[in-house]
Amino acid sequence: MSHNPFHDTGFLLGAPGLEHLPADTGREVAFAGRSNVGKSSIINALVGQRHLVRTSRTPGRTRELNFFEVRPGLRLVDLPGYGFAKVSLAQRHAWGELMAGYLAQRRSLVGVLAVMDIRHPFKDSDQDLLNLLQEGGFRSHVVLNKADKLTRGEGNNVLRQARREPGAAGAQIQLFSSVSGVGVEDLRRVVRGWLE
Ligand SMILES: Nc1nc2c(ncn2[C@@H]2O[C@H](COP(=O)(O)OP(=O)(O)OP(=O)(O)O)[C@@H](O)[C@H]2O)c(=O)[nH]1
Ligand SMILES: [Mg+2]
Repeated sequence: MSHNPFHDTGFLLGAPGLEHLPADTGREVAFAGRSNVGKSSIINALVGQRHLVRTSRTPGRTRELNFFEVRPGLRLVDLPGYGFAKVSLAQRHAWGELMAGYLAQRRSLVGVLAVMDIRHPFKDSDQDLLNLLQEGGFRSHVVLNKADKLTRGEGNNVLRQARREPGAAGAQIQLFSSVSGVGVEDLRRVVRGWLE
C-alpha cells in the first residue's frame, strides 16, 4: 500500500465571505467547478476519507469556501460550485464577486483544480473559470470526473478532445473517478507537487 500524504487532513473552517478566510500564509490548492461535478467527492477520494467533506445529490451543496488542513500551513479548499440553474441572479453575482475576490487577493493559492463532469466538459462557465485562472497566472489542472460513467474508450476520446480545447491550453488534463478510484494517484502527485 502506498503512503497517502493527505491521510491526516482535517477540516479547518468554512468561510462565507472573504473576511472569514484563514490566514493567508503557507500554501493552498483549490477545487473549482460547476455544481454537482464532484469537487467535494474528489477531495474525499484524494485524502482517502469517505466523509471528510459533505457531498450531495442536490447541486449547490457547498455554499462556503471550505478549508481543510493537510498539515499546518498546507490547505485544500473546496469552492462553491457555479453554473447551477436554480440559483438566482443575485446569488450568481455574489458567487462571481466572491470567486474573483478570492483569486485576486489570495497569495497562498498556488494552483486550482478545474473539475468537470466528463459527460459535459468545457461549458461556457468552465471556459470563464479557465480564463480567470490564465489571467491570474495560476497553475491549473483539469480533472474530468465521473469517468466511471463512460467506457474506457469513450473516456479516452473525451480526453483527446479536451486536449484540443483552446481554453485548456497549457493545462494538464486527467480522467478521474471518485467511485472507481481512477486517477487518484495522478491527482495526489499533482497536488503534492504544488504544495511542496
Ligand atoms: N458516478 C459518479 N458519481 C460521482 C462521482 N463523484 C461524485 N459523484 C456524485 O455526484 C454528486 C455530486 O457530488 P459532490 O461531490 O457533492 O459535487 P460538488 O461538485 O461538490 O457539488 P456542489 O457542492 O453542489 O458544488 C453526488 O451524488 C456524488 O455521489 C464519480 O466519480 N462518479
Ligand atoms: Mg461540494
